[in-house]
Amino acid sequence: MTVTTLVPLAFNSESYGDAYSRINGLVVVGEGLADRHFRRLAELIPGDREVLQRLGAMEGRHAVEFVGCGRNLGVRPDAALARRLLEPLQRQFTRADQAGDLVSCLVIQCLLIECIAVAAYRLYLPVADPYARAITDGVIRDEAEHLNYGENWLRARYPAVTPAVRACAEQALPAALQIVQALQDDLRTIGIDPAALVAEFVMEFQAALEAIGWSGEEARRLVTRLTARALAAGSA
Ligand code: PL3
Ligand code: FE2
Ligand code: FE2
Repeated sequence: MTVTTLVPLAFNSESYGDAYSRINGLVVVGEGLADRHFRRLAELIPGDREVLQRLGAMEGRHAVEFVGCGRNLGVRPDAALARRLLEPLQRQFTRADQAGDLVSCLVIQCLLIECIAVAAYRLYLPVADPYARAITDGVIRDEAEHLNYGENWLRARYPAVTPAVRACAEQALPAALQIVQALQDDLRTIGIDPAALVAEFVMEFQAALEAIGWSGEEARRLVTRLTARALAAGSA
């Protein structure tokens, strides 16, 4: 029998602050990275330049707001660790950009990174301290818009982009899940079940693939295979 006890989170405890410095660092650096990605996408898609610059600016505001969440708890974000954890996704984006592979750039930022963000913030919302909760609530709405931009762009080019979407997901989905795995103890400490986060992310990403034209069956098959592989590799 499993007994689940809900221990109230002590937001001002040393252990909470220690875990929060790494989670908050990841979120702040991740938002900054998303800002740069959208500004680059604005250069790559001149027809949508203003929209994409606006989305980038939103990410910049998210970064500032999440810095405030750390400051409110007296916590300094661990930016060095965050940069290390985000490096594989950042490298994949840069490589795709250099290769002129715009589809992969959009899949990495607008589908993968945004799906992780939406899933993470949604699970964080009910366990956040009151200050961070108000901020996270607003941010979740923005992230849905970012995800939507990528979905619309990719759906308009279905099915021509499908092989590139698939190839990109093969690389980028495991890289995204590795971040969750690396921080699983810290996630538990702040009240988020890492397995629930993976499940939420999988659901979001499948829904995104369906939104760009994939059948439910195709989306499920790809995501299940990639997730199983990433989780097996991570625990080995
Ligand atoms: C896109 O707008 C921003 C991307 C930021 C990356 C966030 C990744 C979060 C992964 C795990 C952290 C969950 C805890 C959330 C706490 C605020
Ligand atoms: Fe954001
Ligand atoms: Fe975003």
